[in-house]
Amino acid sequence: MKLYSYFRSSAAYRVRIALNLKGMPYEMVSIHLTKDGGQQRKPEFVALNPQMRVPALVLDTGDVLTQSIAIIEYLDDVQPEPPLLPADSLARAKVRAIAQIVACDIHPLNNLIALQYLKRTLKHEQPEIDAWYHHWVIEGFNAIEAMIAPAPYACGAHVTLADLCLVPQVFNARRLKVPLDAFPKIVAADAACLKLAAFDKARPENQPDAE
Ligand SMILES: N[C@@H](CCC(=O)N[C@@H](CS)C(=O)NCC(=O)O)C(=O)O
Repeated sequence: MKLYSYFRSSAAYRVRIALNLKGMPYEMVSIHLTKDGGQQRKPEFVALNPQMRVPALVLDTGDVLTQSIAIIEYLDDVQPEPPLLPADSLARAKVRAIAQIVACDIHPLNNLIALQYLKRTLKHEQPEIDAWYHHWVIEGFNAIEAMIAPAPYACGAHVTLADLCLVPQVFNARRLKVPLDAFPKIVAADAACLKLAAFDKARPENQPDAE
């Protein structure tokens, strides 16, 4: 399999963790999101993902999967061990709720293309953009902090999709200097996950394209 990734992309980071946890080997193809006007806009990549975003996973069959959560759920279907969603329906819904706060409510407002639009098109100054970024992380993290009870992972004794979304979002929050003092449970779940080799290997700084 080929994973089209960018070291700093938190959506790609989620998929890297899943592939590592499942022990599924993959070749990494770096798509630099800012160099040359963004390599995600080159025709070769647009042919793979018309949405012009990473991650994209090309399977051995040639099929192309996009959208990190869809990719992770596919991996969980074809390689069920270790499971990334609990067997119990109620627990699954709770895990998905945490994952979706990150993937649907925080990340889309704060990803590169949204921040570039604020800056280049709407002409906001950098301090306003930083305030926007912090605001949406804090909104989402306030909810997650109230919803989790790390034991030691976000939703219990096993790593779940919630952790796969949370850890990259914590990385982003730290990079953009969002204070995390108000979120001890999130910080604890993040620390527990990062002790695992699958998470450590997926860290942005451990990628071949890291800068
Ligand atoms: N919902 C998508 C989000 C993908 C996404 O927005 N990826 C960002 C990097 S984290 C990207 O490729 N951005 C390209 C750009 O900003 O032009 C997913 O979960 O895969």
